Amino acid sequence: MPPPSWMTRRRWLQAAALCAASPTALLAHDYRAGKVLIDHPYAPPTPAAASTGAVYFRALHNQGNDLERLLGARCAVSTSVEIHQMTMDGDVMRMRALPALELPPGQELRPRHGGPLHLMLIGLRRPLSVGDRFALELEFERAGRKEVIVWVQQPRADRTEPSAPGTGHMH
Ligand SMILES: [Cu+2]
Repeated sequence: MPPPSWMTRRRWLQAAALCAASPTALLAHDYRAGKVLIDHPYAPPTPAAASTGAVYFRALHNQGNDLERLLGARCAVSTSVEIHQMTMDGDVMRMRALPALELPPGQELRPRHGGPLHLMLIGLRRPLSVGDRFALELEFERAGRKEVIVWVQQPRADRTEPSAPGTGHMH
């Protein structure tokens, strides 16, 4: 027997109230690994034939008193994941793999699109489309392994770091 319409309506109102109580819950997500707040892992969509992709974070905030290091990551959508940093060598943009990403105590890193840091998905097994979500396992020196869900979304132009030349992803 279907529920009476007042019940449906009440449930709907409860759901609406829940959403209103946490308006950001639908727009962002975060995780905690040890003392590190992992704020909103996201990835831009990739072209159909792309063999690489990138993962960014709104922030990685080490709220503890000790140095933490991100040692690496892995996921099912690519054969490997590397920690990359872009640097300018004269006019030439270079990308190098870091052995680890240092997260100094009390500091908040913002490895966002347009900035120099990202996780590189090497050997992408399928293109990333807006709305996709995939699991990514991060490995920290102190906190150990932590699985997060990466949201594939069109990066917003308005919240990039001060834009460097060639803010896209160049290899
Ligand atoms: Cu890269």
